[in-house]
Amino acid sequence: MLLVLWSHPYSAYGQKASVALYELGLPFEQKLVDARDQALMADFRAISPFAKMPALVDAGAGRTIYESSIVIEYLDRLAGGGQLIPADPDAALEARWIDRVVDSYVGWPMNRIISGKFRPEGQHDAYGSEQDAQQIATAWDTLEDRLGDGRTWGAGESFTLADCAAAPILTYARRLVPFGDRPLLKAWHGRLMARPSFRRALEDAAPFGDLMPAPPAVD
Ligand SMILES: N[C@@H](CCC(=O)N[C@@H](CS)C(=O)NCC(=O)O)C(=O)O
Repeated sequence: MLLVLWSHPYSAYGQKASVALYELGLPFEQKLVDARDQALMADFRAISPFAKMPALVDAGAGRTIYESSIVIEYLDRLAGGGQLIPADPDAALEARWIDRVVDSYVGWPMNRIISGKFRPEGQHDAYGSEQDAQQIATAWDTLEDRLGDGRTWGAGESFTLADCAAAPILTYARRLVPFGDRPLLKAWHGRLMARPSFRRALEDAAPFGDLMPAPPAVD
């Protein structure tokens, strides 16, 4: 089995996939996506038309998959199933729901705020960025509320898709919208930071330095 992950180690969504690969113990090669390399980007667009990371190529099966959550669904099945997507349907629903909240209301607004910071002078959208920040704050409240049942991980007592998504995305997004007075969210993020699979993903990113246009988290 040859798995190739087209990604960049600093990418939040790329880390979401590499955390899953490390959790499942699936060996893979990383193909570094470099937006400055036009030939490489043409190859990347051929497998991932929106040029979004990550994309997974399973050469043995002749399959290419992009969209991080679907990549993880595929990887979990490849590893035997029932680990990152729980076998119990209700637990699976919860894992997918937390993944959607993290993705849609933290990851997407976060990426819009960040890409806004790279726009040329005069092209900034302060109103849109404020709305995006408010959406992240609402997601923080939603997650804090959901963690109120005392669960250890995002969707219960086992580490799932929900945690693969949350580990990198929360780590970056809290630099834009602090966790504030949300102790359960902070404690969950502390557990994610200590998880060996995420530590490995952070080690992969370390040689690239800090590329995020935002100050380090203060809370
Ligand atoms: N919905 C996609 C989002 C992926 C995404 O936004 N990836 C970012 C990196 S974190 C990216 O590729 N950005 C490059 C670009 O937009 O040009 C997924 O879940 O895989």
